[in-house]
Amino acid sequence: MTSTILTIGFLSNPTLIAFSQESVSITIGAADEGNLEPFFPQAINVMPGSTVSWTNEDSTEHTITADGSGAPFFDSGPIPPGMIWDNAFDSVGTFGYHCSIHPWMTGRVMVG
Ligand SMILES: [Cu+2]
Repeated sequence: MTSTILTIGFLSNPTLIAFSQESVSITIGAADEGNLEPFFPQAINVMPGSTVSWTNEDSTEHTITADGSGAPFFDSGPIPPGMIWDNAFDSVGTFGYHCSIHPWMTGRVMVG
């Protein structure tokens, strides 16, 4: 009970929210072209300065690769099953990404 109350207290602190860690799952079966949610959530909203972490819950490698070549470019390289890759987002904007191995897997990070 005490830890639940403490957690709520942290979440209501705007300073901690501004630099929070946000999580996206690379879902089971993400490589299937019929999978409508290869990333969950497919679009994530974060505050500037946040770190987004992707966890590969699938059984094969995937990448988190920025669409296009504009800044900020990011590319995880192959993320093995069960591994996590983090990236910090400092500038405001909407940043699309995909998996370079399975380019039909797409997601978005919205910063602002
Ligand atoms: Cu992939």
